[in-house]
Amino acid sequence: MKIVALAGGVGGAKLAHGLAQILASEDLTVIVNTGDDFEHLGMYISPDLDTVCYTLAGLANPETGWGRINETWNTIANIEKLGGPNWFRLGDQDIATHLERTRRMKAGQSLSQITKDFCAAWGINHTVLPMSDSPVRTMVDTDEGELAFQEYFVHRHCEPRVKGFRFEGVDSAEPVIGAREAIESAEAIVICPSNPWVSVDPIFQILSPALIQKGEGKKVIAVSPIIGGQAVKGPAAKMYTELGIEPSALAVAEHYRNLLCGFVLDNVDRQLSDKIETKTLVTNTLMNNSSDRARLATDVLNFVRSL
Ligand code: FO1
Repeated sequence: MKIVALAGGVGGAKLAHGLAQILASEDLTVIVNTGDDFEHLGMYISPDLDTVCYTLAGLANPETGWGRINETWNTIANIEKLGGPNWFRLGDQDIATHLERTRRMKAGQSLSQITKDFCAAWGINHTVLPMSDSPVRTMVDTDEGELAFQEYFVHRHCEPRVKGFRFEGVDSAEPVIGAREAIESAEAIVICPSNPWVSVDPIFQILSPALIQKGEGKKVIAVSPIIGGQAVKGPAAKMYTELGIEPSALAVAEHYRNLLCGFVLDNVDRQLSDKIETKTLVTNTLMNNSSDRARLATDVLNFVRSL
């Protein structure tokens, strides 16, 4: 069964890894948010793309979910000593990724080509695509003015109150080569448990023409990143509250309302199932280890088959 998974950071990467444990390499394409990308210390940094790739390659830091396992921090410690910015924690191995990516981008190569080559170097057999080769930048409108995404997320610890979002560059950005084709040939699109506002919406902004035009007969399902009213990781629940919506799996299902033909929510939210206007699967959606990821992916694929 051919699947396209749409993923943001840590939660999305975990389900993508579950799917990769089950599906053959030619049957899974992961399309990743690049709205969080930014330039920092002279390097082009693509956090969600790296989180997905490191996770698929078994190289991710198990404590944070982002960055590398067995990491050392000499470079950032020395930058700090020199009075440079240290708020974005870049490990030594991770910096190698950013430096080499930046070198190749400055030489005119595309993000998608570089990602393809990095995946090959890291032994990733499934296809990982950035959503676009053109820069798209998520901007967060807050009570303290508009902030670039990493400024809001990491530097300001998501403290400013959110009023809305803007995806700079989205109007002129095209999906990467291969994304439309993967969607056309997929039996289902799986929206991973990533933040709907800042991880999945940017991908939709880029891909919705492909999803809508080719949507007939296409199964689109989403897995809730909100369990028991709380985000498993990150500020999704806080964002819902600040935007005047009670955070819940129901709110996530309503966020994607026009696209979905199935929705996956956690056992603890079982009582919401009746209120959701599409078919639902109630299961254990927490992914604490690699076998949890494979188990949830199996449940998701069986659900897709049943639709
Ligand atoms: N997230 C943090 O909360 N603090 C950090 O210092 C940080 C550094 C970092 C470095 C590389 C990388 O690929 C990701 C990093 N992240 C960090 C995570 C990242 O900023 C966010 O999780 C995503 O952008 C949201 O999906």
